[in-house]
Amino acid sequence: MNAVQGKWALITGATSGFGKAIAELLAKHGCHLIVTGRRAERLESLQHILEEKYSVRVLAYCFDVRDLNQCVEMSNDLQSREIVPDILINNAGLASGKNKIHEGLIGDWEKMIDTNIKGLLYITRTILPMMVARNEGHVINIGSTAGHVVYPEGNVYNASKFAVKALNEAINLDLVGTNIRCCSIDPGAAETEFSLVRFHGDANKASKVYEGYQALRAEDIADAVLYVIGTPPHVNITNMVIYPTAQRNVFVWDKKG
Ligand code: NDP
Ligand code: 8X3
Repeated sequence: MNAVQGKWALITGATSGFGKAIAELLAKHGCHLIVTGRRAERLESLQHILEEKYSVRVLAYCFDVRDLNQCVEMSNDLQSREIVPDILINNAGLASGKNKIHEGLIGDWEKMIDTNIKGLLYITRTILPMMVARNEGHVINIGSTAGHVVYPEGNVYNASKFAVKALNEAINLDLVGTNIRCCSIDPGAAETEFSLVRFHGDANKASKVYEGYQALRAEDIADAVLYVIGTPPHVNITNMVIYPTAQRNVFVWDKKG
């Protein structure tokens, strides 16, 4: 028996990158899943693959975390099924654009603020009360090294991840006296669809971000999540910062070529 077997984990943004890798690893360890994302086909395919491969239950909810009503609907549906997530992984998020602030696109800013901050809040507000009522649970927020240090043209993305860092600390403070733990896992550069999304589908620009060094893989972050969840109940890792070995902070890199 391992730490997640037979438990329920809710993972937002499970259609690619970290969320998908976390879903796969937790399912492999016998954890039942609630997976979300906006791309229905990918979500359904993930649901079927994981159910068949690992014989776990997988519930899929296709919606946009920026829509409070849909977050509430998912939470209500879980309650009607008497399912309380043991683990909540606030992962859905994105960078949109990389520009100087005076040249930034308002639409990009709204996407990042509404997804990375408000979406995380909506999900937390609708799910955490169930954990508090049971006095049990683990919240993992996927932050970023971009939430520790601001870099040029990162402006609003940086601000949104600084907010995740602040909210992670706030959740921890507000949960004092409960058994619920809360950790922000903050990766540096990881090769997922992140840069493709950031550069609005420009695959050439996106692939350049990962040239000349070994970036983190989505599976590395999944390993970290499993480790944090697997610690004994009296251990609360509140923050884990993970860089690729070739990147020592947001400015210092060892890139070949
Ligand atoms: P991906 O683009 O591969 O995955 C992002 C996931 O978030 C997708 O499943 C996407 O699903 C989901 N998502 C995005 N917007 C919404 C929305 N409005 N509603 C619901 N789901 C949404 O990127 P990553 O896996 O890299 O990113 C995951 C998290 O990790 C993000 O919060 C990101 O900021 C953070 N991060 C990434 C790093 C990196 O270098 N890759 C480093 C540090 C942090 P769909 O499109 O189907 O809705
Ligand atoms: C993603 C890492 O450095 O591209 O959060 O902002 S970075």
